[in-house]
Amino acid sequence: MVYKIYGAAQSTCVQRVLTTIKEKGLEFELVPVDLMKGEHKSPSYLEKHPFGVIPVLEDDGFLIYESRAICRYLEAKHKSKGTELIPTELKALGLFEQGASIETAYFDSNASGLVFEKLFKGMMGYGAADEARVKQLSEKLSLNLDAYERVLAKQEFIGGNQFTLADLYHLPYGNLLFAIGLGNLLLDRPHVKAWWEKISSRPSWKAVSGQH
Ligand SMILES: N[C@@H](CCC(=O)N[C@@H](CS)C(=O)NCC(=O)O)C(=O)O
Repeated sequence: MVYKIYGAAQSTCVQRVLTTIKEKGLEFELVPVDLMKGEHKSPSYLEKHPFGVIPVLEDDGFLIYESRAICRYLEAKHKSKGTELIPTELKALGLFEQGASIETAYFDSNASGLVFEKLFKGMMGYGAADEARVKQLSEKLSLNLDAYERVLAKQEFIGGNQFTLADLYHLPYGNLLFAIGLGNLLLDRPHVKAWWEKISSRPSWKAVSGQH
C-alpha cells in the first residue's frame, strides 16, 4: 500500500505527516502541489481539500486532510507497525490527549504566527514582519515554554513518558524557530532543551528535514 500525499516536502504540515510515515515505516508518494502557482486553490484541488491548504492524504481513494488528523489516522490504521505513537492504557492516553492539546493551544498558535511574520511573509511577498506582533507572540510563547519547563521537569515527553504524536507535532515549527533566530526559546530552559534535543534527533525527523 503506497499512500499519496498531496503537498510540498518543505511545508511544515506535510513534514508532520511525513515524519509520522517514517516512524510507522510506511510507503508514500508525494504528489506535488505548487503553492507559489496557486495550485492549492484550483477547483480540482478544492474537491480534495475544501479549505485549499496542504496536505491531503489519499488511501486507496479515501481522502483525509488536516495534518494532525492524518497522523492519527495512520497511527490507528497501523497501530502495531513501527513506533507506537498513541498509547492505549487509559491514563497514558489521557496524558497523550493533554499533550496534543498543549501543542495546539500553547505552542503552534504562537510559533506558527512567528514563523509567518518572520519567514513566510517575506517569501510570499507580503512585506515586512509586524514587529509589534512578533514581540507579542514571542512573549506569549516564552511564558508558555516556562509552563513546558514545569511539565517536562516531571515527565520525559510532553504527552507523558513515551514519545508520541504530541511531541512529533512540534517538530516542523520548532525547527523553524531556529531559522528565524528564536531557537533560544527552546534551548534556554534545561528540561525543554533536553526534550527538544531528544525529539529532534529522531531519525524520522532528520530524514524529513534533510539533516541526515
Ligand atoms: N491545520 C492545517 C493547516 C494546513 C496549512 O495551513 N497548510 C499550509 C502549508 S503548511 C498551506 O497550505 N498554506 C497555503 C495557504 O494558506 O494558502 C493542517 O494541519 O493540515
